[in-house]
Amino acid sequence: MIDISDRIKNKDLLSKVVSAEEVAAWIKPGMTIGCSGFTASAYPKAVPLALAERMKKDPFTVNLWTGASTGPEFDNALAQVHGIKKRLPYQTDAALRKDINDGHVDYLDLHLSESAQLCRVGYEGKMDVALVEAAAITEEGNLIPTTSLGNAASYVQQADIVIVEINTTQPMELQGMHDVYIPADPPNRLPIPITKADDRIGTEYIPCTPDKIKFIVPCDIKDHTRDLTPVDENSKKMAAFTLELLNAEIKAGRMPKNLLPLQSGVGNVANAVLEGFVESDYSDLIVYTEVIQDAMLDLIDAGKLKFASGTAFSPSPTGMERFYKGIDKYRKYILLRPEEISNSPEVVHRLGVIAMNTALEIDIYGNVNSTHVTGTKMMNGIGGSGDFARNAYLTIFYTPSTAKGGKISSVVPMCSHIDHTEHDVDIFITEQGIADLRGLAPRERAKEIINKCAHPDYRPILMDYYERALEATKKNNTPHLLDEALSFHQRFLATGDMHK
Ligand code: 0RQ
Repeated sequence: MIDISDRIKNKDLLSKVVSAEEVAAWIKPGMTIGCSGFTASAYPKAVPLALAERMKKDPFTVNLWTGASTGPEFDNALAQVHGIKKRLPYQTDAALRKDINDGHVDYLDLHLSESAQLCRVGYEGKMDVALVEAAAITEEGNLIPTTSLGNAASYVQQADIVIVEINTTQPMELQGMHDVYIPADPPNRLPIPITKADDRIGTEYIPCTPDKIKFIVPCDIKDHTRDLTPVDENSKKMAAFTLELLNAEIKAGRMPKNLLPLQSGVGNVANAVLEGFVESDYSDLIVYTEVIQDAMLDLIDAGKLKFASGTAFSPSPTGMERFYKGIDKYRKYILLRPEEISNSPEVVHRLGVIAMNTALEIDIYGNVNSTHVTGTKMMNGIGGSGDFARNAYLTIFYTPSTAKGGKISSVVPMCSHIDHTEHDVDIFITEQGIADLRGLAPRERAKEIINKCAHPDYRPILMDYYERALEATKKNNTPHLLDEALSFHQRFLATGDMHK
């Protein structure tokens, strides 16, 4: 077994070190397990893999709560053996997505900022055990977190039994990069005292006590983060439109020269937008986001970043190597918080964040579908997009104007599922252009969105829908033909092409 004795400062705890297989054998069918992990960072790896092996021979299910998505050793391994009954609050794994859409998994797609509180007050049922990755355990039994915080601190607080995976691939230099603060629940809640992205308000560790820790498992499997995909032309165009928009905001006196704190989602468009900032003339940029990716290291190296606060550090494998090599430099710029704080509506509103997230589809009045393909099939989940979109100073949603090689228009008369309403959205950006919805009434918005953001192939049929709806409703405030509103989706489902 890997030697982890130097990472367990409380020597009484050494007797609790066991193998992942021993823990997997102890887990009972139907248990609810609250885990660390947010994106492919700091999720437990050895125990889920051993549990999946056990489930292959002896099929049963457990309920899993995490911070957000995880890596393949967790969601993928357990979904492959149909070992998950209930899952929350977010996921991105293909096998798990299939199990969700095939009816095997009950999936609670939650605002990430609310998931810890829902667990604490008991709406999500009782948690049997917390399973948390750590870099080390202190003399007092506290846990030194690794590359993300997610909901780990609340799960450890709530659980009577804690299992710790000590991951020896996570360097001890991570210690000091975290700020753990768990708000009290109503009616005792106080303001979260963050007024700047770099304010520290909590502890460097996840509070825990030796008596709660039942097992400690050594693990030497690295975070399985994703490779970067090359930035495509559409994303480059959207990044350029973003800089154009923000420059105009500065010129209009609505933002300072170093902008306002930036939040960006994950994926191709988000990376391209952040890379756009690396090439820009901005300096002293501040980031208040969820996930810290490769582009943040580029911004630090380019001397453009003042500070980045998030809940997960999740760069590509090469980005991770680069971070570990330069950790003494990079750690001064990065702080990880529980997702309840990184995504706190209160803090996002106070700081005046610029929220930049991606949609699956948008409609002509400004509503956004981030989660459900053609209204019924879950893709990933709302994640943190709602926490930021509703509360930001400026809310931008991106989408390429078409999907599936042009057979789907991402601009539709009515979204087939709505995650963010017209009341939350300020700006849409596609590779076609920028629709600035601020100050526009619904009938004005429809024309702005169709003309600026829809693909030219779809503009005539969208405008035709709008004009017929206008006439049929005698110019109602939000004109719709209700029996036809989802006709674009129905056409796609029937023929595989929205044009037909
Ligand atoms: O399908 O994989 O089969 O090819 O959807 O689309 O273009 O690869 O987009 O990876 O940027 O993800 C909204 C899903 C976009 C993501 C979403 C199909 C398309 C492809 C993926 P294939 P792309 P991206 C912080 C913020 C919610 C959570 C969030 C997301 C697949 O951004 O999950 O914002 N957001 N979190 O072909 C049918 C359409 C489609 C479509 C795309 N209109 N109809 N299919 N696709 N548009 C992060 C966290 O919270 C952790």
